[in-house]
Amino acid sequence: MNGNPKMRAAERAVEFIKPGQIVGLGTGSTAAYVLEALGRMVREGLEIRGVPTSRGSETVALRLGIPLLNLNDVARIDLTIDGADEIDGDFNMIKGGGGALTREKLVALASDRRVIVVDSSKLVSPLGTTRPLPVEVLPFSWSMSAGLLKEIGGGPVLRIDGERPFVTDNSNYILDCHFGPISDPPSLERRIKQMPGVIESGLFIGIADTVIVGDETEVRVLNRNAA
Ligand code: A5P
Repeated sequence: MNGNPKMRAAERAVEFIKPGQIVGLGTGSTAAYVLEALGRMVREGLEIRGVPTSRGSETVALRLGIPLLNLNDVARIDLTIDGADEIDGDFNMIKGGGGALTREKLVALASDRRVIVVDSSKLVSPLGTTRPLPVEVLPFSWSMSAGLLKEIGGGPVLRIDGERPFVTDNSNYILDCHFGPISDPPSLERRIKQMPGVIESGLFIGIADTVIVGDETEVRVLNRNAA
């Protein structure tokens, strides 16, 4: 068995995909292993169609020969497989380290089943322990949104790419918020979503159905209902 924890989790996750399904394609280094495995399966004859969560994943999927649809072309997505930056014991997550949080959340919300692939370093308690919380905001009012996030202890930092603000696939900015340990993720999510200029937050509450955790020696499959 391969010793790369992310690849192991990804290769277990693609076993959930059935012929004919519409599959949400995640973003990030773990999801990239999912794309590789899926591309192989498509070349071997599996008929599925993918809905990418970022321009980056779209480019890779096209290169691998995975047929694609837009979210607007589908009524529902059967299954989405994506990574996470942090996940807690209630399956709440922080996502958006790669800046794709808004499309990732929309694709996840349109999906009947959400499978998250991580290595064991992503399991934390509580959220906010190892990573900041990304919040996507309108460039027009980013400073105002930053002020509001600061008022609630977010320690927002505008994400930079080289010498300019990082720009998302939706032409917005990201504020990486340093809340520290997050004691009540659902409540924080509600407060952030009400702020003017906020497009989406990287808190994913009640979205993960199955979490596949790879480490050096094994792959664990955890289900929300059984948690
Ligand atoms: C992309 O914006 C993120 O939400 C990723 O899904 C998340 O950062 C996980 O990425 P890695 O698998 O590269 O850690």
